[in-house]
Amino acid sequence: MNDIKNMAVINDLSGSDRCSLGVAIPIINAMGIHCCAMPTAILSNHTGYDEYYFDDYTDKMPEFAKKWQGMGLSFDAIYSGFLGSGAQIQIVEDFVREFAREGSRVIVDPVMGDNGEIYTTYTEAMCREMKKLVGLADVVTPNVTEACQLADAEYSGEEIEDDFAGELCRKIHSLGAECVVLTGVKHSGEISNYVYENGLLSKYSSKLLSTYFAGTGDVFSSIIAGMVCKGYSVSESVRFATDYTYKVTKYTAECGFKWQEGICIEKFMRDLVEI
Ligand code: PXL
Repeated sequence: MNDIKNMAVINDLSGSDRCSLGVAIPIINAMGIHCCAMPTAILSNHTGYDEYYFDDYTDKMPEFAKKWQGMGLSFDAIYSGFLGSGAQIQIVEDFVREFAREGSRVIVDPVMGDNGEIYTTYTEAMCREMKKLVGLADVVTPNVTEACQLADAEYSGEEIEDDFAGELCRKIHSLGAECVVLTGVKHSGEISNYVYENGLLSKYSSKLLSTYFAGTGDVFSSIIAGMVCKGYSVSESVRFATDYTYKVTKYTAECGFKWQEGICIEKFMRDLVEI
């Protein structure tokens, strides 16, 4: 017997990039968790570049599930990210019902858009389906764009007041998600992440940097997933992830990386090993 926990991570692999499985696997491994990856799509690089190769995995995901079922696998945590079709969202719902066991934690990052724009791959039907998946989650980590979509609220920028943040969280909680982590709220020179749990709203902030890097949300959510899997509270996880993301983003900006290149987690793995 050992005390190593395991996590199924359902996300795309954008081969050259620090996003999706490219950051989830190393982050979760560094935290001492066995990571089992189910790709939703394999891309040469993420969709923030002008050109990319995209291989959809919708038909292959149930094959992975079948084999994993045959191997008798179940998971301490299940964490989903970028999903490429309505069918994939349903596959993840089935996956959660099949592979979660007593006490398993389900973390859903409802990757649907950013900066007020819903990704072009997302349809109305997928947004409706995502509300159902969110209802199965213990922890859901939308940014402001995704939260407005899930809460049927109008998006009016990333700068929102505490009251509106609370309203968005309560609406998403009413979909069935136990705990809501609203990410990337910008206000008065700070960037804040809210935690809504047991009817209480709390906020964790860092200084707002002027630089944006792709995949930062994936780093943030992967840390939350890993820490929650290890038994940390959501608030403790969000506090750590907020500070870590700030530190790595600041370093990356100082190095002069392009926004598409993501944040340099490889320089900061030790912090994760020590959690
Ligand atoms: O980090 C979000 C994300 C995940 N996966 C793919 C993406 C993006 C953002 O652009 O293109 C394929």
